[in-house]
Amino acid sequence: MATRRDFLAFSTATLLAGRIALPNGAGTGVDQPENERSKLAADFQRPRYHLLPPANWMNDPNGPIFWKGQYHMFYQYNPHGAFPESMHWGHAVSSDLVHWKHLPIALAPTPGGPDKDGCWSGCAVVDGGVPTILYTGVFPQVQCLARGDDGMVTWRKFAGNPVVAAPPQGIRATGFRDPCVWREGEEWYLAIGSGVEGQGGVVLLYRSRDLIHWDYLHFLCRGRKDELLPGKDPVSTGEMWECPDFFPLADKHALLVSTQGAVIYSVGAYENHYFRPEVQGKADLSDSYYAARSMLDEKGRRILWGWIREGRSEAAQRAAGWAGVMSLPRVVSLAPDGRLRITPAPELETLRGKHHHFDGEHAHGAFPIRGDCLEIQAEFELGTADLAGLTVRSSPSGEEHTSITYNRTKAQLLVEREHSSLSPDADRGPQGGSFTLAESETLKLRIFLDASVIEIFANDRACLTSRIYPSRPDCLGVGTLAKEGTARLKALDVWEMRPISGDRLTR
Ligand code: DQQ
Repeated sequence: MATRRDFLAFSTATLLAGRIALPNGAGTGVDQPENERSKLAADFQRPRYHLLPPANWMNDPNGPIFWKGQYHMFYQYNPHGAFPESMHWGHAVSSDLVHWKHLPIALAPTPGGPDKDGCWSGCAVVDGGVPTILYTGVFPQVQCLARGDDGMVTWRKFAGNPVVAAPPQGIRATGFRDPCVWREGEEWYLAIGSGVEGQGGVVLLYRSRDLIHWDYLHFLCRGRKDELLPGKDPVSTGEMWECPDFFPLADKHALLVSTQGAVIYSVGAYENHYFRPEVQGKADLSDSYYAARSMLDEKGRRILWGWIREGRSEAAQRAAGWAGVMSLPRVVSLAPDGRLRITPAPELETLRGKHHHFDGEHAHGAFPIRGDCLEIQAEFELGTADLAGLTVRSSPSGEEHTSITYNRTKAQLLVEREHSSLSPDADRGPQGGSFTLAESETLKLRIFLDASVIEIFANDRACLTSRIYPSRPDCLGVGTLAKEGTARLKALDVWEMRPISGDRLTR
């Protein structure tokens, strides 16, 4: 076991060396002038009940962990602006999974160190009572370790970093990053995201007794480049698997990997330290959701987080002064058919404010509800319609609107963004993928709308995340639609959602 002396203090001086000032002890790395803060707090594209940093760039969730009654979330963060450079680990904490408080930056690159060019993604575990982070230092990609204090606020890097200096010999690795660690008996196991050039994504498996000395074992799991997921979704599993997340689930194990396109899950058997996928699918139907990682909480729930990326130009992101949002917490369980069931955490219901209910008499068209910060639950009988669903963020005269629909012929769940925004900076392409309703099944949509973010859960078996940027703040209309026939709306429930902070989390 390494001693305290083996760790480099991660101090305010380190931060200042990186030209980052700690504002009033808040430590989020942003010395944000009041006018900048007011601009962000008033930005109507900025979510109000999703976690995001006070400003600047964020991407992957890192090391989500439940510790001493609190949910800790770390994330890839650039304190220098709304662009992906100089990765740090931002940090936020919550006691209810819903309301978040920003904490000081947990990890920053150390000049001259193995993470001089960035502290990339990783995980957090507790080792004999000591919070411990394993993360990827760049460049080259190596695995590093840091120990935290009891409150997980201050972190000291291991002086002997890196703890894993290179991929195993003899493998033409496409990458070597994003450690995921778990314990089995007296030993620690480490999964690292990688791939073999020309062959496909792999997860490398290592073993250790002290988290510092690691022995390479073998591939925990491997894919084949150009292999398509079974089923209708033509998705390649790619040549590089990022952010592996591996955990037991009921009597199976689950592995999530991010394929530089989608987050793919496998449920299967874990025997003799090999994982054999039996059922596979997409954790989310869109590429707006990426780099997913999970935590186990005190209730024994497996809670999944993902990075919701932007869907607008880099120039628009820089001009806005922020980019990237953390998904809402999603609870993962095993469905009776062996697939993953991914549903919104029940705690989100505590954000519900004013409730509006409509029954089937109101079939189609606009509803007397307005809002850009809503939870919507709708159930449709498809009837003769080929396509049915909802419109959201509609402008008063309809030139901007977004539709969320099920298309029976295509067997797809879709967000159509062609008319979501008049701004040339916003992405317009549809998002979605394979989703099939049984002949007699109703369409059950649960939609979380939060300014530019949409998270959709369909019939407890598909998730779809999207980003939209209506140009007008009065794009607040909600309606239903059906095409090529008639559908019946059985019920529509809408809740106005309460913000989790008074200033869109800019402090
Ligand atoms: N993002 C991190 C990498 C990871 C990628 C860098 C996935 O560690 O592979 O910010 O989005």
